[in-house]
Amino acid sequence: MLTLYVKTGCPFCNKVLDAGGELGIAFDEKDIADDAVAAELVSRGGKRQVPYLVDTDRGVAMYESDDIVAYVREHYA
Ligand SMILES: N[C@@H](CCC(=O)N[C@@H](CS)C(=O)NCC(=O)O)C(=O)O
Repeated sequence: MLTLYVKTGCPFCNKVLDAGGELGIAFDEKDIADDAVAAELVSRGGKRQVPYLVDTDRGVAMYESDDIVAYVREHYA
């Protein structure tokens, strides 16, 4: 499963979501507008920054939109 932490209106998040759309990838989106989700993000990744990808199948997690786009292109295109 690919979980993507996002924030509404975040251009870096939209870049990842657009790439996912092009590749036909469905993310389980979690919006940090919800304080509980934001706390979960910080707990998992160590800082409050979106987008943040968690790939449970591969045991991979990462920040940085360009890295996320490159990762999904490499593994899920
Ligand atoms: N270099 C990062 C920039 C990410 C970034 O600046 N994200 C902003 C939202 S657009 C953020 O997480 N801000 C903290 C917050 O909204 O609480 C990337 O490309 O992913």
